[in-house]
Amino acid sequence: MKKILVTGALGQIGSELVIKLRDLYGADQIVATDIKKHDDSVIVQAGPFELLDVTDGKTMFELAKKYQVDTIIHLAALLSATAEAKPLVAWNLNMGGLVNALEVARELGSQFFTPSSIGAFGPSTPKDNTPQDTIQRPTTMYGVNKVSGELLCDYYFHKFGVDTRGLRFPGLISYVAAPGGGTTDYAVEIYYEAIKKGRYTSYLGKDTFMDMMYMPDALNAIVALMEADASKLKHRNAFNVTAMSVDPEAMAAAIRMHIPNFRLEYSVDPVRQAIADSWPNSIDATAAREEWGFKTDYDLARMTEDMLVKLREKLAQTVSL
Ligand code: AKB
Repeated sequence: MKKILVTGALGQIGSELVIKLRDLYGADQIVATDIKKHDDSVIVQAGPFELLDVTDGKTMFELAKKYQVDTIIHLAALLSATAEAKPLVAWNLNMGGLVNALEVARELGSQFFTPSSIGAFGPSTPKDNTPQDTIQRPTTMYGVNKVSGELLCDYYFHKFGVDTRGLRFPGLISYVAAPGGGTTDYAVEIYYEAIKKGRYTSYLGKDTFMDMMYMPDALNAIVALMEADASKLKHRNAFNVTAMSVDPEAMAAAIRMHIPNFRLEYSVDPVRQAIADSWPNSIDATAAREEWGFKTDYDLARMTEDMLVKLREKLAQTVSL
């Protein structure tokens, strides 16, 4: 990776990935793009930034050509709960954006990354320690998009030789940019509310186990996969990756190690509960470990400690502004 175009650069992953890539490869080498522009954002101020609607393939191609990029990291997409509320919008954005980005990669011979998700699995998938290669019949629009995306990326590799790579991300937890419209978002909200109010009302019920990962581990995984020796990759586009399998009670217990009086209550949202119930409780990341050395630094306890410290600093700054 030398010159990289990132779509959805102001989203949850992009907001941190662009900064990491600029540190690694140089600020001018990373072209951040998003459909919106926040003038005060460090992403916009500290390196090239362009407005881009990913459903506009022509503009995407022109920008990639203008900056002579050799890598495309395509992040722009709607998450699961929003996609379920607006299925057709999700299809058009998630699939239209992806095929445009793949076409640009094909025409320019660029390397390519896009995330898949645990949402690519469905109720008939084995629920525990879900294997890398298994039944994928998701029942959500987001899941349909993710499975189609995995297949499309495989197709562009086999048919056109595009160096496509991807990870099936679990819920990502970060103190920098909030996720929006996901099913796993509770695992971020719980930390904000723990600090602000000492309690949280979960929209997912007790015993709803799903995989999660702290953002620094997710960013390291993207870079490691993109830099991995291509000849070692058997599962290019959809590596299971995970750091922990947790439910709301486990998260609350970890928070109580630092905020002993923290209270967890429940008010279940049937839509997001149904999505979560259709996803695995835990997934198996053996293929990622074996093929390109995937590893994580943060378990639940370590992530919780770091999240609470960093969020307290962030929220204190917001109050003092
Ligand atoms: C979501 O909840 O939609 C995402 C995901 C697991 O893909 N965080």
